[in-house]
Amino acid sequence: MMRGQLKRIACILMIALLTVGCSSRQEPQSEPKLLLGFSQLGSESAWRIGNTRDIEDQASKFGIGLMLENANQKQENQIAAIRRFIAYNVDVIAFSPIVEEGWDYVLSEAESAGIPVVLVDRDVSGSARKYIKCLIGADFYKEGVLAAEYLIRKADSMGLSHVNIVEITGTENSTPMRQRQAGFMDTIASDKRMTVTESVNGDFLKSRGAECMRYLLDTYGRDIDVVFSHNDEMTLGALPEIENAGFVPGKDMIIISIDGGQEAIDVLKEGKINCVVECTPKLGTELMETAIKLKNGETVDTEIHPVEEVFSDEIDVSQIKERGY
Ligand code: GZL
Repeated sequence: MMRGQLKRIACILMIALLTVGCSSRQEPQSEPKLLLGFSQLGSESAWRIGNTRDIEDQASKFGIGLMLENANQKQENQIAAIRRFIAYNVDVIAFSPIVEEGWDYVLSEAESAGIPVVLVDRDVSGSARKYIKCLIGADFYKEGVLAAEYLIRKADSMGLSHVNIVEITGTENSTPMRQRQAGFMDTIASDKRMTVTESVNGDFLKSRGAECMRYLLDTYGRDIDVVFSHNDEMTLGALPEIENAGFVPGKDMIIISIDGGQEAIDVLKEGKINCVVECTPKLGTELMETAIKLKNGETVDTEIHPVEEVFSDEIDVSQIKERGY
């Protein structure tokens, strides 16, 4: 059967899937420019939900047929989704890998099928990288550096001679967890005031952020000077635990977070968080532009990093605009 017929069948199948509730998105009114299969890793945070919404909105805007599957935090679901995209013979596959390892086989299958693959948000480890056309996402190492640079300035302004830091990390072996930690640790390494007392894994989840903070407070209590949390969700889970323990977040403990969602920015404005490093989830435009170029056989950038800023108690936080996620 010709490739073109296959694609028409795939579009019909996809529209059928969409109408039976596989996805909530409307299809473009005219024939889609191309068929994009996207495996989203889950719905663990406001960031992730904002990322999904942006990709859906931009697919509609660009007239691109989108098969979006949510893997509910399971790598095996992402691998199965990619295999379904290959079977439907989509024009482009994109996914946000929940962890960096374990993708070589399925990506080699996509390559054998002649379907280009784009990474959104997170990366895959070295050996699998050869199958990737483009990575669209934040410079997580820089986010860790920005967080540490803020802390160094804050310690200077407070005249601190010693700074005990606890770290609540994101999903183990994920790109943001590995690189935010590396950027932060490398930046404080030469500052003799800084001590990282313990790092615990909060898996980017609010509930786990609360659990981690309870453990850290029980273990170190008032010896904690700084909480460095890899995402807002875990930070927002940790804050009530700090208050329940009798401490004032933002005053008794310096709170540093990453993502920049509306809820965390509102808490920053209340003074309970000291610094939020932005990590924009709005990657949909770059994804659609890249998919169209790949469909047209054009060359694409191997990496696209959005420009991101730092929101902290060093600026007039009342001027921070609505975040949209
Ligand atoms: C970062 C993204 C992370 C966010 C978390 O780009 O991978 O995953 O920081 C999300 O909120 O869970």
